[in-house]
Amino acid sequence: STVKNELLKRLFEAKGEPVSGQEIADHFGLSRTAIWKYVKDLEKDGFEIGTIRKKGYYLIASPDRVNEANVQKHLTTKRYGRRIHYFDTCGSTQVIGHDEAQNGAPDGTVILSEEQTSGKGRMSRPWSSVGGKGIWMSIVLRPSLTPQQAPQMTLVAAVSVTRAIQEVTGIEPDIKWPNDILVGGKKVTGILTELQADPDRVKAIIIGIGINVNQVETDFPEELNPIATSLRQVLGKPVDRAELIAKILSFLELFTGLYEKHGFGPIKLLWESYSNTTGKQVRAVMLNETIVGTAMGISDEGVLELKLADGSIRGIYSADIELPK
Ligand code: BTX
Repeated sequence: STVKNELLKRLFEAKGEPVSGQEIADHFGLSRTAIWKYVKDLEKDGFEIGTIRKKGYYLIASPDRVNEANVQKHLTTKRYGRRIHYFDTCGSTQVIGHDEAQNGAPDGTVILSEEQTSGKGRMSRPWSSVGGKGIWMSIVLRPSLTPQQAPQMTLVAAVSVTRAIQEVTGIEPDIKWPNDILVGGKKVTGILTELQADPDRVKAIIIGIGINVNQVETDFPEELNPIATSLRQVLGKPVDRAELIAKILSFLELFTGLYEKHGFGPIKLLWESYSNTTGKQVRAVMLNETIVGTAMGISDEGVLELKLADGSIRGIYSADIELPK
């Protein structure tokens, strides 16, 4: 509304000094209660507004946005994140990422949205993506890898996100094979890796990363609260999403380069140091069967190796892993 915009403009222009509610009320011919309702509205949008009796309202903080300017302010990469497509809302950044890749988007192109209305996980499962609180990001990469090497990019991304979370927040997450990042056993991040390829050549890898950053309990659908958490819930205070995005891109550029040059060996070592799975008895739930075994680690192909009761080793390519409680 124009009142809301005018109010916001005056708050910005005052640079933290109080703005008289009475004056704005007079300007629009409204009551002071009406103005107060607009202030509450702005607070819902993420603005923090203080009140001084008899003097008016002042701006404490504006909401963080993950737009190009805010992310690039923190960016130290060569290519990743140098081109950013930013949306207030969209269906899924992953779908936009595919289109961009098809249309020749350069290596390291990033799609970011404040909100996704049909965010997706693996096997078309829904991914909860409320507005303004998480990182909903897809990255179009064009590394020199074969299609067989592409699935390991999920593990490259997992290591990158884990390192970035550590550095920006001090939280020490665990990785659960292949694509979950957990804190205290609850999921803070999911990663979805998709491919555009010829039989012998990767054209593009689209990596979708969803991170619960600043949600509070009521921001999640009720059924997710037992299994999901946000960095804010763990830390007790909000985290700068733009800074975290820039840090992820910088580790991702570093580790993808490492993978291209030196193969999976160095990534495997890093990954294993964060894994909460190795050495544990786990259940691997696959489409047609469920097997129980001890997680031995991952192979040079990123395949999870389970030791079964009869002593044999079984490689798991795709499954949901359940850990003992
Ligand atoms: P996944 O299949 O491993 O996990 C999906 C499952 O996780 C759901 O079935 C649900 O139980 C649970 N879940 C849903 N939403 C959340 C959430 N916000 N936090 C924790 N758990 C949740 C993981 O798939 C891959 C997710 C990738 C999401 C990114 S966001 C940017 C990009 N765009 C897009 O549409 N997807 C990716």
